[in-house]
Amino acid sequence: MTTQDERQNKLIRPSHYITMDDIIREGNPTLRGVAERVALPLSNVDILLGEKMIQFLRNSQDPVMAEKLELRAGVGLAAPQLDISKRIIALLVPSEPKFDEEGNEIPSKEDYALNTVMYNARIISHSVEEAAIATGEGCLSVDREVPGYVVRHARVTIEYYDKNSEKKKIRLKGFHSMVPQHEIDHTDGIMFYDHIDPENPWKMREGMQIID
Ligand code: NB4
Ligand code: NI
Repeated sequence: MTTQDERQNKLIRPSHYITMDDIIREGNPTLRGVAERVALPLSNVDILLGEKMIQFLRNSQDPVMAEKLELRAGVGLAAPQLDISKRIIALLVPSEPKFDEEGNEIPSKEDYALNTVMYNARIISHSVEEAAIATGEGCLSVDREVPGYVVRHARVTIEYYDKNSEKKKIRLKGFHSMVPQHEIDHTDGIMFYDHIDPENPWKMREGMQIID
């Protein structure tokens, strides 16, 4: 038996890299629980966990590190996936690759559209319009494919605390809004397939934006 504090202390050790072994899977009740808000100002352990989560995402997107550590690629991670039932989410979304006049990709390493740890994030307003990623979604806590449109809000305004315990507000649309919605859901015990129509997974809904 281990306590949550013990697990968190292990995850934040300087020598520890988060791997797939640290990520709990479907069936673990923590994934269906509502996570606790973190105390403010943030404790060092909560700041360090956020940094470790970003490090995991960076490694997961790096072909060399991902192969070495046997990581599945991710653009987001939520603390409950580490069996830490706290409202901490990490987002690391690379920028769209840029191209020169000849159509060659201009290499831009370490260039992110979103690179944030959000504490106590909540959606304070959202569009009526819906959106879904064209290919559906996957989850690092789900070892199977669940096909279908994951119907989400097209635009969201999120209020959260950053790593300096400062209150922030951000408006996101398109793909950039899908990632925090998936992660905030984890802090509320919601899985992506809860948003898929079980009758007709690829049913088009009126006005729904398809993101590709
Ligand atoms: C969270 C996402 C599922 C849908 C869309 C996508 C990937 C995840 C889960 C919305 C949020 C993780 C956390 C990807 C990925 C595109 C960018 C950059 C270079 C590879 C990477 C691949 F990995 N989902 N995985 N799933 N989750 N795009 N990309 N690419 O991130 O379970 O709760 O490196
Ligand atoms: Ni997930």
